Amino acid sequence: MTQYTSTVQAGSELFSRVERIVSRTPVADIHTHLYDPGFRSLLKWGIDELLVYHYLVSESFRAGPWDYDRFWASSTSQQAEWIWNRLFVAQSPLSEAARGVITTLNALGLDPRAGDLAALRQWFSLRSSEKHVEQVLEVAGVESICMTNSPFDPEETVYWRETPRRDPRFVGALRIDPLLLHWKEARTTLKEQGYDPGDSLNDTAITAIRRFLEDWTRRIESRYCMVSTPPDFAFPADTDSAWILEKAVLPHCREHGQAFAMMMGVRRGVNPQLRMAGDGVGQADLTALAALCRGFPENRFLVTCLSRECQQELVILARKFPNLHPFGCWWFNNTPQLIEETTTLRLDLLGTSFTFQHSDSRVLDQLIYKWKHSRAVLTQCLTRAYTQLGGAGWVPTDIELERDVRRLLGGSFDEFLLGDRAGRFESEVSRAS
Ligand code: FIX
Ligand code: ZN
Repeated sequence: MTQYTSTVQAGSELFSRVERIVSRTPVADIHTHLYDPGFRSLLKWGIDELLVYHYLVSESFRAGPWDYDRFWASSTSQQAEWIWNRLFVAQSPLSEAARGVITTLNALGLDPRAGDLAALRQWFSLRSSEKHVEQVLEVAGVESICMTNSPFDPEETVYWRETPRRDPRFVGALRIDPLLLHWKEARTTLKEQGYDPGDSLNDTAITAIRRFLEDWTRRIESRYCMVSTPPDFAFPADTDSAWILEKAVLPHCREHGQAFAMMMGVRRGVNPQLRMAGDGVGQADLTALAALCRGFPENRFLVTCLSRECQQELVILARKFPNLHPFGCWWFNNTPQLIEETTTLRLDLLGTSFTFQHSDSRVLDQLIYKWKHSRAVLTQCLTRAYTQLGGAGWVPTDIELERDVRRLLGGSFDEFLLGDRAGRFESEVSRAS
């Protein structure tokens, strides 16, 4: 009995230490859809944007009769009101995305129960975007944010042509889905931008694609190059996608020190009527990933998978290939239960050599809830892992805890991008001896 009590006390003391360190360690958010404030209206924030998040759009259609056309014909504020009434008034906001709105409002000092939507709107309308950015980053404990920068998005390229003043906390990441998934459309864009690839996929096309990639990588000061792939993505394969990847994208990444990020297993447009909310999931074929890691040891691959079924295979591949770095609990995995399961699996099999989470925020304020909820799960996972380690006879110091948490919240990612494994090994050995 005495022994049981002391274990529980030791457990709660450990929990408090881990919680304190996890909550105060700043996060590098390695994948979002947020924009540098210099991109003005592209940076979304405020209550209406929170409510029309595509996660909530799909949930709201389940909460009563639906009429897609009427919904899409409505203004953002009408859509927000409709979602508020369905998900927050007519029922309790129990889902992860709905709870997220509540967490966010409370953390900003607002009481979602006290006022109506009009009062919340009034509060946001009195804020300046500059002040709001500062407050949200502070409350969320986020120090840097990777954007998703697409040279194929005309709304975004307008801003790049103006050379916007950059906020160094918002980091570029080059997104190239059309290039790898819809070559015919991508070819038109390349041509319009002055990189004529010609009519067939040959050396001329490769030269044009590489110039396009180089120029955009420089322009946005990209940290990595990224694509999201469908479940049937294959490599090697006799497809435009495999050819462009091998001949243009991977050489570009090697030459310009860019990791290649793959978000695997999204089935786009399962219900097109829901627009962006209509994407689904499928099990990705990770033999393609294994072939890439094996065939291109000089390339570095950052990977997250959308289906739960892929998580173990991804972790095991990462044990086999040091040029593979798993990251985040993406989208439908971003729920407490699945974050806990995935993170425990990764800690058990990879230690701290992965990136615990990315937020995928599309609205600035979401940084608050996504990181608050994820930090709570990380605290539980780490407390359990350190308790087990304590049972084996190793009690971590605060300095060790801080180091490990820093790695999970962005440090491992930085090390992976630097990629100087051999150099580090030698210097670590000489430091130790
Ligand atoms: O491909 C992606 O980057 C996805 O994250 C998005 O397409 C998706 O809409 C999303 O917001 C998921 O969280
Ligand atoms: Zn995303």
